[in-house]
Amino acid sequence: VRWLTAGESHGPSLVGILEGFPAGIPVTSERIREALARRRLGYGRGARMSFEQDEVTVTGGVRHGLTQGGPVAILVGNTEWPKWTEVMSADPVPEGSLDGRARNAPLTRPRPGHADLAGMQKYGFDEARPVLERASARETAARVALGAVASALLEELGIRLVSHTVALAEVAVPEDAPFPTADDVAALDADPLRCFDSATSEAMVGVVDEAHKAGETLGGVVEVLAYGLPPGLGSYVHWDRRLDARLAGALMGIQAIKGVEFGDGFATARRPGSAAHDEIIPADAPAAATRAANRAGGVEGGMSTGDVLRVRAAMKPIATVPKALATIDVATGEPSRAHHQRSDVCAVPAAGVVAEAMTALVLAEAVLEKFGGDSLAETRRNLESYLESLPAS
Ligand code: EPS
Repeated sequence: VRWLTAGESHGPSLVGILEGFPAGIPVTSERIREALARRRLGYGRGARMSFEQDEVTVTGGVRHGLTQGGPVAILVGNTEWPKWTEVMSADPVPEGSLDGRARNAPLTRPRPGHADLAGMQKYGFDEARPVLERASARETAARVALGAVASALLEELGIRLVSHTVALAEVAVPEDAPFPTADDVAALDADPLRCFDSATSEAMVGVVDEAHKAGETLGGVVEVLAYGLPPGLGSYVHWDRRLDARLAGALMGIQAIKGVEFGDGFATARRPGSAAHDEIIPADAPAAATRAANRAGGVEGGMSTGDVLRVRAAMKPIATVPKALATIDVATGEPSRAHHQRSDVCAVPAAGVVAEAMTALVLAEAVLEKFGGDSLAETRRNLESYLESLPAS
């Protein structure tokens, strides 16, 4: 399985290509549209989320609602493009035609915490526009579109995902709060912060409002849970085949993510061994031993255990801080304040949806590695036969 995205934040469209999936997975533009609409949810997003639309066109790999086995190509058009046709034109524009245009003003005051400065140094740009266009989290729309195809495959195999916000700045859901299941997705999407605990959600709304007034931005923590995984996805035999390593890489690859943990993660490091692991107990059902707890987050030895996968990602506050931070103007070398036009206060709820998409892509890839199949029916047959072959506990 391979996937790739291209496109800039203010370009005509983003494009995502996904290759190596079997034929027969039910996929419609509507399903992709719904996934993209979920990514735009969340209290604290900036103005752009309300006036800009994602326009989905599936341009390859799907016919009459089913994947065909070839690369799936999805265009996510940007309705704001007419305002940017010249500033972001792929072809050269006549000399001087952009002079005096506010949108084309050189961005020479890089934002601390953003890709701006290192990006300019690395690619040899004298301003940050070309950097921020590609570094922008707008690109995650293409990943969510591809993730919708991956979750369609997983769902056909009985694997369902859910994501939620577990912390926003200092406000966190209680340690003993129940975990959502995939049946709670609609309720989560209806919550302003995509938080499963309504009292915590209310407190989070308050914190976002305060931050907005103070010209601040906020980060937080999101969690993805995957139900219905078979044991044995990924492998202990080599570091780059470990499922947790691959998921961690995929989640760290989301803009603004600074940390990833599985299950009880960092808290496990503080416990003695007898209180850190999940004791194995006999199951009633054949084919699977079960566990007294799930501190491991559904991964042991780089493989899925068959228990619920539970992975968290920590997002830093958005780098475009209205109360602009100290920087230099690279045109003069003089101290200055970072450029700022507008900003989200927080995009943590959206990060949950993106994390879910990335998790779906990695899990789908791991499923196809283990079970193969050129048609969905073949993949399903292989999975079922594996499950039947597992020794009863
Ligand atoms: C983003 C900054 C904002 C967000 C954008 C990601 O855009 P702008 O700087 O133009 O206000 O709106 O996110 C999206 C457009 C999106 O679809 O998620 C950034 O700096 O990463």
